[in-house]
Amino acid sequence: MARGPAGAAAVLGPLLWGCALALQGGMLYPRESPSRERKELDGLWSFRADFSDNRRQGFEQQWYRTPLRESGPTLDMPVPSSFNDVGQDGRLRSFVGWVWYEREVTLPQRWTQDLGTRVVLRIGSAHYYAIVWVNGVHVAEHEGGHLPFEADVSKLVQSGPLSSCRITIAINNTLTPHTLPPGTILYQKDTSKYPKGYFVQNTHFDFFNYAGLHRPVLLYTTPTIYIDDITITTGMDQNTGLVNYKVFVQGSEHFQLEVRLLDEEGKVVAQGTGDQGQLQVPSAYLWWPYLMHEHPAYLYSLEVRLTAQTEAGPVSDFYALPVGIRTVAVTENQFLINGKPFYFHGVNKHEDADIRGKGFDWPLLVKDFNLLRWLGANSFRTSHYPYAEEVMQLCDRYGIVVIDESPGVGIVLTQSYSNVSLQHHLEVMEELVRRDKNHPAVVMWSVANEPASYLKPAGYYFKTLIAHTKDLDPSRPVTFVTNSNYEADLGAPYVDVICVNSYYSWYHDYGHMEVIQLQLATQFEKWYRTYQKPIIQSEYGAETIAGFHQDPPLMFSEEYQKGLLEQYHLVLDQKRKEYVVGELIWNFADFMTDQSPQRAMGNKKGIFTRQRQPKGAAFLLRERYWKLANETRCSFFRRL
Ligand code: BDP
Repeated sequence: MARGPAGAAAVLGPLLWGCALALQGGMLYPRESPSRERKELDGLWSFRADFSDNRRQGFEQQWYRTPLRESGPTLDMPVPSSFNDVGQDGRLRSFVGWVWYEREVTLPQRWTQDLGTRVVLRIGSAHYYAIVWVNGVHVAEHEGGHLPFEADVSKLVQSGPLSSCRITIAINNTLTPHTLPPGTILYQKDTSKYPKGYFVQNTHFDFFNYAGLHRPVLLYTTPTIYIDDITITTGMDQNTGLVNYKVFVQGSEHFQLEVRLLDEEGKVVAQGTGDQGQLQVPSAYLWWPYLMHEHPAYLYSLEVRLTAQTEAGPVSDFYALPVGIRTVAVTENQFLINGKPFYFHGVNKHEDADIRGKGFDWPLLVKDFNLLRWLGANSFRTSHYPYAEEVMQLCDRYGIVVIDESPGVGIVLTQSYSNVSLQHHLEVMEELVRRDKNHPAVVMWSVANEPASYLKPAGYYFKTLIAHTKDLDPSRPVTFVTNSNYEADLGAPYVDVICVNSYYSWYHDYGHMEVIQLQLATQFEKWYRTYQKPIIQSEYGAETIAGFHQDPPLMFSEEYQKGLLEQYHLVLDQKRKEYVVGELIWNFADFMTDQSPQRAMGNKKGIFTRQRQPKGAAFLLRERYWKLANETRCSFFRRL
């Protein structure tokens, strides 16, 4: 959560549907408009890791007070990117502690001189804990590596003759039992084996803890009276689309709001006034998932215009939000989108690639979406943390359905079920819902992945977390992804959809693909009999080294991956006629993990390599997904 300069917790205030939340203010994606400008700060920043023993030299010497280069040697660091893999220094790759980023920015004169302009610094994500200074003045702190935060820096940049500002960001990647994801620091005290002060960061999740400024950093402007947030929910009444809107304004209590909904041709199809209301769209085009309709992903544009009178004259602010009209519902055995049964045939992903680590990258984004569409995938889960906003926007535009997951991965220690942890997890869900609530592509929230949901405190923890998420957003189902035994899972009673991960004939019965059908069928039957809720096979897969071939198949070969998938598909094809509503392969692409004897340079369960080249299983899955699309829909789709 973002804290003000004094580090004080933000005050309680209403955000969605009138329920009390800890978060203050909105987090609208910064879009240009006649009243708003943007200045992207991507590119090279100065960088220094604090290698001092206690990692606190930067604070002791106040590196934020003067240009970073004056503190000692700095490196050029690209933003967005993880810092770990861009250099040749092994110590930086595995660094744990504070790193420092700095960038000098020249601002347009109007931004520094027009007091009617509000200047905001927005950081797409900083993993994990960040402190921000502008011109040496503390402006923000934020905990959590996967969600954006902002600071209003108007006063600082408008207070003197300077037309430039110096942004310093200190980031700490240390994970503790109360962070999300959790981790532990292990000090090795045996001086016969380890040097003095030796410690390692341990985690309970299976991906590398990349760190740095992973997503775009930018400055943008609004007027001082401005549209702070918009909440949209949509529905259908026969052929009429319903768009319920609520607009939140900051800076004045006296203003007028006009709202217009435009179709893709730019024609106004509905309009209204005031800060909330319902727009009705006769013969509306619905937002359909990819491969569920000939014209998927129809997006309207909601144009919001704010006008106000001030002593200095009239003020206006303008924001345009893409809106998809669609409904989501869950029955005992179906997942419905626009009232029709939806079957998830998709993938689990990671934000991960060579060199840039978890850094956002446009070519990678476009390549991944081209691969998804080639594959015939209609959905993915943001395993195991929220992805960049730009990813979510493309899902809206392409009709790729998203299960939006929090960074609640690896919650296995009893300490991570404490009130401190729960409170933080609730705040993270608030930040996630605040950021992603208006994306039609998001059809379900996932609060966690494979927590130790059999531990005693897990019942209360998940009951509270899921209830809070539903309060925040009553329009979407909520789940968490389990690998617990159906009888021992204390969270399952509270979810809307059972998402279950299993690795038959991989982590058990090595090499024995002949047991998969029986074990998988038993899994589905037991979960369904116990809970009568729709089930998604949210992970399954096999480690596969691209280019390893062996027939008859052996583990790690491309043939084994294909063979294992085929066994799963036989059962999925039976159960999808009953209550199984989806299958998501683990994983879309190979990805980096911590080093261990189980991982040969990362996790290799991708159907694509880390460089996004297909293994044999990608072709098998492509056949299946296009077949599924054509079998379950009314019209025929020609493969890309
Ligand atoms: C699952 C985890 C996932 C791992 C996967 C694996 O949810 O994060 O990467 O196992 O072992 O249990 O490949």
